[in-house]
Amino acid sequence: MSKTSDITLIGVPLEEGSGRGGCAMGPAALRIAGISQAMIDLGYIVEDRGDLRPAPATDLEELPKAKKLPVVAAFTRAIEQETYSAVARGSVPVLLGGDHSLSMGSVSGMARHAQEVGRPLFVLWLDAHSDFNAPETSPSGNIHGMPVAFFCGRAEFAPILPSNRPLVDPRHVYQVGIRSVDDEERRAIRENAVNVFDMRAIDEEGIGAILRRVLNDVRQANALLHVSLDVDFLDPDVAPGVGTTVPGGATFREAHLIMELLHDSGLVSSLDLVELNPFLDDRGRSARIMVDLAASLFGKHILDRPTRAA
Ligand code: 5AB
Ligand code: MN
Ligand code: MN
Ligand code: MN
Repeated sequence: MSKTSDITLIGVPLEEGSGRGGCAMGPAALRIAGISQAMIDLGYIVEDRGDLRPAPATDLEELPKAKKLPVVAAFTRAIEQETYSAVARGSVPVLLGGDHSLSMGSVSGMARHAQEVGRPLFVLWLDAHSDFNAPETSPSGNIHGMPVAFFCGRAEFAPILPSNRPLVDPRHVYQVGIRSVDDEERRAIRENAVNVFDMRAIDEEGIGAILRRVLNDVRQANALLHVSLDVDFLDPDVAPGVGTTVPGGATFREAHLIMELLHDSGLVSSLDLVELNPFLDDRGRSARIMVDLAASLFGKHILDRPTRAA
């Protein structure tokens, strides 16, 4: 690699964390929907690293309450390393999922980099769900409902990453769009002081006001910001291509406004595009929306406008 790319695409054909088939086709669908070209059109140098395909970990056992752990753990290790390498060489890692368990690796890789550069890592979690279950509290045993608890060090798994890995402070996690939380999960997010802006908060305060508060906190802390976008953040009428639909989600414009404000802030260090299930999609519509949202985050806009303070 002679010139460092601005953006590094990392394909993660992982579906074992979700308990059903289809998400493994997510990276292919995002590529067919033009993820790479959308960023090239905005003037970026893009490197597509292809798809990670690690063999299942042989040092870990299957656990009944954390299904497919050897597969998910092998991906976590590979993703952690790829994400860390990309950001350490000055590129923005963009993870093409794959189910949401991939964030155990991407966020951990970002946390390693953040610790090295001596800055905190903040996470913006755009999702219908809090994904804060531990194996003991999970109603399903599906690991895609556990990544936030994992990277905050609140879920006990078998050893997946080194025990001294840097963790994310749950007070540095901002969840937006939440509308489905399990009972024990609700207690855990409160006890750990995760910042949650549920759909009611969006209805009452407006997404612009909420995002400005989040971005202000990130700026004050001089933090890196990782954005994790679950397809089910969007209303199922907007994006049907996901296994865990919950009605009452964000509109097309609410999602775009978030991306536009993120771009204007200049604060985003890394991005996950997760949970796309092309098998459930309506002729590629959800894949195209995810690509379009990523393009907005990287600077696609309707009209030029004078930058206003966030
Ligand atoms: B997703 C549920 N809380 O743990 C669980 O789609 C759903 O990555 C998790 O947000 C949804 O199984 C995980 C019931
Ligand atoms: Mn999720
Ligand atoms: Mn979700
Ligand atoms: Mn989901």
